Amino acid sequence: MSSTSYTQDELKALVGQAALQYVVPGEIVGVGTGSTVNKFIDALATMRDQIPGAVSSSEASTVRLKALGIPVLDANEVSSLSVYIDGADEIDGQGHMVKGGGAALTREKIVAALSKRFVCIADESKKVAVLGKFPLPVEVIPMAAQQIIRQFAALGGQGSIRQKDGQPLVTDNGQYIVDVLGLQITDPLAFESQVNQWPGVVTVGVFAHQKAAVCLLGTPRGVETLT
Ligand code: ABF
Repeated sequence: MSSTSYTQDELKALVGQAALQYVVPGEIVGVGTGSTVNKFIDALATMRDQIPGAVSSSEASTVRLKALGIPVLDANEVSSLSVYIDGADEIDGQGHMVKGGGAALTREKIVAALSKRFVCIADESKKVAVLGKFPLPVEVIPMAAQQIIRQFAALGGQGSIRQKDGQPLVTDNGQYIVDVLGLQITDPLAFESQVNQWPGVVTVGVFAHQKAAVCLLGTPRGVETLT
């Protein structure tokens, strides 16, 4: 296939559009968060008459879905979703991801766990051999933040509390995000399980237990499908 010079924004639009083929007509769809997902939401508006609605992983996506006339249901109203479509900050060759750059990782993991199939949409810059170059987001209970930073230091990571306007960023769930630099996550399943055990960790941004079944990757050659 020949290569074309797409901008990063165009690559996001390409994969957002390509993800429509995974939406099951007549069924509620799980919708993630981020600039790539925003392109998917825009494309989903063309199918709004074919789906009963969406379960969303963030306030920001909920606002966008509703503005386009797509009903948003609470996660507690559904027992299962056929598909969840979301972006990632990093994805490896097995579908393991780092997520949470947008601070919505807890709701993202909840919706992913409700879903039979995770379809990751991303541009090629997100593909890595080993997870960890992107600072790993971890949502934490504020009073545990410094202890969790010390636990990451023992693993060789440098953690810091994410800031916004000079204050700790507060998530949609009222918690903090610790971002951890310097990790090489060679065994994502074991790492996710380990960090999940630490008191005060709400959600670790490694998605290995809820990994992607399919990744639609935007490349200069067009959309590549990794399974
Ligand atoms: C969310 O959006 C994430 O978990 C990830 O942090 C981010 C990716 O955003 P973008 O598509 O804007 O790069 O899905």
